[in-house]
This record gives sequence, C-alpha cells and structure tokens, in this order.
Amino acid sequence: MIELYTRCHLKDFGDLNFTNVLKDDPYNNLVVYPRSVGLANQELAEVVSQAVSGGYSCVTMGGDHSLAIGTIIGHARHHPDLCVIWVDAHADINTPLTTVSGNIHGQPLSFLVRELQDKVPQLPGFSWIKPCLSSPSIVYIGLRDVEPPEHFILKNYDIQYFSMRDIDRLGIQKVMEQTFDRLIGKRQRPIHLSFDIDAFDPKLAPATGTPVVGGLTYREGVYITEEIHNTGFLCVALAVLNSLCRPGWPRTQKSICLCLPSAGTKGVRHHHLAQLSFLSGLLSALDLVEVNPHLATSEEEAKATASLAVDVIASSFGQTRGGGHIVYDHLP
Ligand code: DIR
Ligand code: MN
Ligand code: MN
Ligand code: MN
Repeated sequence: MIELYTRCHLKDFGDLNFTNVLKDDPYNNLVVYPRSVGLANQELAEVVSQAVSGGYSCVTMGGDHSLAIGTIIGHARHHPDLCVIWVDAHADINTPLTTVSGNIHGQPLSFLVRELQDKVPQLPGFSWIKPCLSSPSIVYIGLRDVEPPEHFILKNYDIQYFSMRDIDRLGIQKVMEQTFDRLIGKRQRPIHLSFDIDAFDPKLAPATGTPVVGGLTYREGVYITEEIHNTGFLCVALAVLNSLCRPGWPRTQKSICLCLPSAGTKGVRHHHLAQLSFLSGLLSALDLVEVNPHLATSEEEAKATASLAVDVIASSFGQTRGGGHIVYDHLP
C-alpha cells in the first residue's frame, strides 16, 4: 500500500510491449540483442518525452537497466539541462568494446555521455541515439562492483561517484549534500534518478539479476529518495518566510517548507502550499529497475524486493518517515 502525503495526479501510460527483432545477432560475437534493445529504447524514449512534456514526472519501472538509454534520451528531449543520479552497485558504463558480459544493461551510460563517443562504436539498432549527457552531470551512489575499464572512465572523464566505501566514510547525509552541491549547487536543474534495486543489500533485495554483497541499508536508500524529493524547496521556504510574514501566517509550521517557488504563492494558505508541494521538487524522471520476481527463490523474496521498490518510488514523491498531512485546517 502506497501512502502519499502529497497529492499526485497519476496517469498510467500502460505497459509497453516491445517486439523482439528477428535474427538479432550479437555485435562482435559478444553484445547480445542490440537491435531489440535499440528498438525498444527508441519507443520508450518517445513515451517518456510525451510524459515529461505534459509537465509530469515520469516513473519507469523495469526491466533491466538498459531502459535508461530510452528514458534519459526521452527526458532530455524536453529537459536538455537534466542531471542524473545513478544509484547502483554497478557503474553501467562499459562500452561495447570494454564489456566482458556482453550485456547492454552494463553499458547504458556509455551511449549517453558526449565526451565518450569517440570510444563507443555504433551498435546495430542504435543509429537513432544521440548522446545527451555531459560527464559532470552524473553522480553515482552505491557502487561496489566496478570493472577496471569503467573505473578508468570515471577517473578520466570527471564523473563523481560515491562508492559504498565513501558512504561508510562520509555517511549518507554528507553524500547527498555533496551530490546536490555538484549537480544543483550553481543552478536548479531537473533530476533524473535512475535507481537500480541492486544498490540495496541482497538481503533486502534478493530478487534481482546481479546482486552484490555489502549494499545500501533500507535507511540509506530511503534517505536518498527523501532528500531528492526535498530538492527545490529550500529557496521557496525562504522566499515565503521573507514575503509572507504576516499575522496568522503559520510561520513555524513544518509544512511551510513544502511550497512552490512562484510569485503565485503570495497569500496562498498553508494547505494550498501542501497541495502544491508535489510539483515543486526537482525530480523529473525516475527509473526503478532490475526488480525480477522470477529470480526470487521464494514468494517472500519476491514480495520483499517489490515492496522495497514501492517504498523507493513513494518516498521519491513525498512519503516520509517523519509523517505528513495533506489538508487539515483543524483537527477533526
Ligand atoms: C557488469 C555487471 N559490470 C557488466 N553490470 C551490471 O555486465 O558490465 N549492471 N550487472 O547492472
Ligand atoms: Mn544498473
Ligand atoms: Mn546494478
Ligand atoms: Mn544490471
């Protein structure tokens, strides 16, 4: 059961059905299903760009992480200045020439980062793809299984990452602070959160393809999404405090921090601010990927992994451990 303390208008775009391309031979005898993955992402990009252009934040549930090719390209068509927070045990930035597994879900970022393109050959089915990200616009959180060529890329292309070791060292609060300093410190930008469930410890999220020991705790994972939900609010709260300090204004109410940064907020009452709050964060698209119930060894494992994914999505859109409320002028 998802309990949202903010009001969200929800539009379900339905399940997308992709056709597998026949005779989809591996590229270089290694990279599997390039045409099918290319075509599926082309269709996905179209739907995501429609969704975000309608002013919605777009949630895509997968499926493997190769879907981020389509979601990020589709998102970037409307928000070319977006930044990416990639929460994952893996860096997913192998190129078709560095990959060992041949899996495209280990490579999605390589097709998107502009600075890398002279190292990335074009796969069959990928000719429509235009790289739309610059390397300083990406921050990783949760890494603990990075291959040597990927590490080379992170170090040489100025890509910031917080491995599990960094989280141990700094704590998740500092990690989020530094993530936002890097991505939205100078200017507010739309955030694309690409969340691989395998970022969590396998004890919490067993039903996934490539589990790696030593992952995020529940509390670290949910803290990440709570903080992402809270982006964009602070400047508004300050604006409101400065401009609306009049008798009766609920100055000390916590909900004053949940309001929209527009001139129109002047004079609106606090429950209106609460209603508007779902619009005001910077989160503009969310991928929740690599949940695979077929890989669970029991129904409990499948359910635990799925309900964790639900909490990630809900807290990204305002579910908070501190509680919240929508519209109350008075207690009943
Ligand atoms: C490995 C594993 N680095 C690869 N990556 C995974 O296949 O390139 N990514 N599982 O999600
Ligand atoms: Mn991934
Ligand atoms: Mn992963
Ligand atoms: Mn993967």
